[in-house]
Amino acid sequence: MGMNRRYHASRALLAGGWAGEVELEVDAQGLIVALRPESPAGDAERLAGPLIPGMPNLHSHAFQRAMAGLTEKGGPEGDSFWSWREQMYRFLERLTPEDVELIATRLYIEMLEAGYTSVAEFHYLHHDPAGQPYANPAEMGERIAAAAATAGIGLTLLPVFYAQGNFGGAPATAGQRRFLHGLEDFQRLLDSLAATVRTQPWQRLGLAPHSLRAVTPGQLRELLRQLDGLDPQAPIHIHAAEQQKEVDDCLAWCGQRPVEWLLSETGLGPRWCLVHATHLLPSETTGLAASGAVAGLCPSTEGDLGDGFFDAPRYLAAGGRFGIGGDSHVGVDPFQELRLFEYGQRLRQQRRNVLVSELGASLGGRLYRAAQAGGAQALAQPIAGLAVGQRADWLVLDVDDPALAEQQDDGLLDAAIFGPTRRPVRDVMVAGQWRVREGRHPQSAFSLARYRALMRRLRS
Ligand code: NGQ
Ligand code: ZN
Repeated sequence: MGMNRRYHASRALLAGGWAGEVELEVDAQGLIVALRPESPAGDAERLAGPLIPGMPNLHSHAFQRAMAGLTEKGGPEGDSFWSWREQMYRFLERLTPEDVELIATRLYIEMLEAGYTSVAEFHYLHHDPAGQPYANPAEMGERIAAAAATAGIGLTLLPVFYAQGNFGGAPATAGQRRFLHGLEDFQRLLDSLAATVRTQPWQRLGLAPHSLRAVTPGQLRELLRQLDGLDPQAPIHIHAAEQQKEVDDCLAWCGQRPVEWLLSETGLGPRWCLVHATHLLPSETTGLAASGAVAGLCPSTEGDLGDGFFDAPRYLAAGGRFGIGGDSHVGVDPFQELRLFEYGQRLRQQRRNVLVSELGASLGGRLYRAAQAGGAQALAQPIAGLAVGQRADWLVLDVDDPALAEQQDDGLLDAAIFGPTRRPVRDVMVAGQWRVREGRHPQSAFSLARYRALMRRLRS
């Protein structure tokens, strides 16, 4: 008890809704142990603005942060997802483990400053540039875990299994050699990284079969067996149906579409996160919703790569769960991701407030709560909002941001998502520790200087 800390918020978005004059008690592990609405502040630390739960970022390829903005020059054949992917393969050729840790540290600090309090890292850059494992084959994964620990962000580390270049066991290309495993060496990697994350209190392990392009059905079965041996609750993330070509190739291979195949051939359920799930038939959309899996939507990257539109109205009407991911990090801002998610629907339907749940209800409130809950499920950590037993991962909003001026409760979320705000977040706590105060992470300037030096080297 003596170790517990107490905080006081004049308004707070609790699991059951907005409440006033809330005292929050946090134990030494950073878990919320008591919530007392309508309490006097007493000697508790007074929070400087309205309190909301932090947002999980459910899909990240950290190294891609360093190529954001570098692929916007027209190529000879007309650019696409697939030509971007070739540029990405060339970019990553030069990255060392030190570089990856530096980029990830910088990125995770940016995420914290923007309001993400945890991240699922879909980690596939495993080997050296020649495709050889490092002396410690888990080195790259350990670098990611170290970056998350340095920045102070929660981490669900998802080692990626990647073995084929395309459906039907097509050989991987030279550009993919840093990603590849066989099942035995992958089992050793999982075991090793399971031990790594156990040493950090707010990290855990999951699994990411990269996509049905990169993993055969037999490998997928064996991977799930390996994971269950380690932790039968661990989350499973996979890229699915992001591009029309992927759907066409899947149909040519097995006569089914990727999500159709996953629904019929695997036990898709709440442990799963299907990243993108862009090109779905209505039956796949409702099937995915009914499975209880999370759709991992990455609106800024999906826009950047020209992926297409997720059928959000049908999915949400069917009770589907979703969260948001920064993916290639052309955007590092949860509020902007939610804005783009809704804007895609508006531009497509030529209407407004497409994803609102009921007459007069706040759209921002709905999107924020849903993405927060879906992200918590996908990361499989105790981060499902401000409630007893959940972690103290929270954001204090900046009421001095003009876009938030005089807004209340869900109106704050509408303004933070749809208003002209640049930085609606003032203070950020993860696991009971302040990581960002007045908009700044204490290591922000240092990490930016190191990041600049790296960018100079990479571009020379
Ligand atoms: C990735 N990114 O793994 O980084 C992928 C591209 C692929 C996105 N899909 C590579 N956004 O899917 O083959
Ligand atoms: Zn991805």
